[in-house]
Amino acid sequence: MLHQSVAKSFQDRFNHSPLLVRAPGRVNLIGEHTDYNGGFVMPAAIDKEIYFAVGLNGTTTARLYSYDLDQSYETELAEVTRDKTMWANYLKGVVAQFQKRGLTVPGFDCVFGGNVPIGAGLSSSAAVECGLAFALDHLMGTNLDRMELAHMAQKAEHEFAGVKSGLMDQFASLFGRSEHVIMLDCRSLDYEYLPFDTSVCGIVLCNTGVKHSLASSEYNLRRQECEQGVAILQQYYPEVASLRDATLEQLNAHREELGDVVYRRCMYVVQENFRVEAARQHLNDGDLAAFGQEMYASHAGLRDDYEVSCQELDVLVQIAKAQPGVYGSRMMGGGFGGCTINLVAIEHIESFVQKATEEYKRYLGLELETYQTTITGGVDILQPEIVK
Ligand code: GAF
Repeated sequence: MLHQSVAKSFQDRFNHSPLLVRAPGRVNLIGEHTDYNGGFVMPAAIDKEIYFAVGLNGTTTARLYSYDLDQSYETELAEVTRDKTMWANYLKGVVAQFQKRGLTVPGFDCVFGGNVPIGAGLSSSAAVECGLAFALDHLMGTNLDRMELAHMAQKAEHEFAGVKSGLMDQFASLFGRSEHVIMLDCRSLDYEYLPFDTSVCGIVLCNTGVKHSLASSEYNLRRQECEQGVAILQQYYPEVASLRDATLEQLNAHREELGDVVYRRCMYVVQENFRVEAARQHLNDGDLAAFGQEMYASHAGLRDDYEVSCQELDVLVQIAKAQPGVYGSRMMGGGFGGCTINLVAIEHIESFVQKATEEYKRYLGLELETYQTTITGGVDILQPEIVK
């Protein structure tokens, strides 16, 4: 088992016993690019996870080891700064957040490794940030609540990875609940767990295998475009604090001033928020077919108006739409590559996977990787007896 290998690697390398923490990646059923606009999202933590073995070492140094990359990194804790070793930036970004709160981080050793595919839109970075934040909080006895840890992990992403992300990924990793999706209001931070039975309707991820280099620069640009839209609307409607408050009527009334691009970005966000609320109702009604239609509409908006899709994602959604037993399909996460998320009736999963793999190869000459995921709980400690 992977977590045992991570724990063993820690013991071999550092010669003391670690705390073992599991931090999951996430899926998002619907509500994309709405989190940083104060809107709604519907994510869930999944069984793709990163394991952390962490222990205090009595020094003032952090000794880090990436099990997957077989790379070590050391830093004096008084001097954590961002540099070109990207994987270490995520960890140092978390340390910096403790320090910003006036908390002294003692020297520690850390080995981490997992099975969240990198660049697949499953939030491996949030899992890394949340896993270390949780482990350090435990070892330092700081007792920060999960919401605080989520905000710290998000700030690590902003300041050490350079992506101005919303809170969805970190929230999902820390607040996941087995067999439930989370309906999160990203403005009030109120949330509700909605049952989702993956033994009836499977969640199948289709990995395009591509990650276009645009991903982080375009992500930050989308965020700016949304802020521009809000700034214009605020001149007329001071109550519009974020796109969550805006209406289509307001956007249409100022379409010319907004300009074509900003108008379409804002319109997508306003419509996507409606779709998440509608999807939640469909889920409560047990109407997966209607839920799936919201997913297809979400994809169309992301492709045509928000413009964060790419050919590989569009082809996969098109393939899925033609398969029996598929309720809905759409790109997931920031975009420009990564995975599509597909809701598929359990008895159709095998044929869906086979057909999608064949067709993806036929259209684009590319190999498709697929994962059938289950929904799990959020970040937690693995009991020592499981480690042995
Ligand atoms: C990325 C970000 F990290 C999230 O905060 C969210 O904005 C998502 O893209 C798009 O919905 O995963």
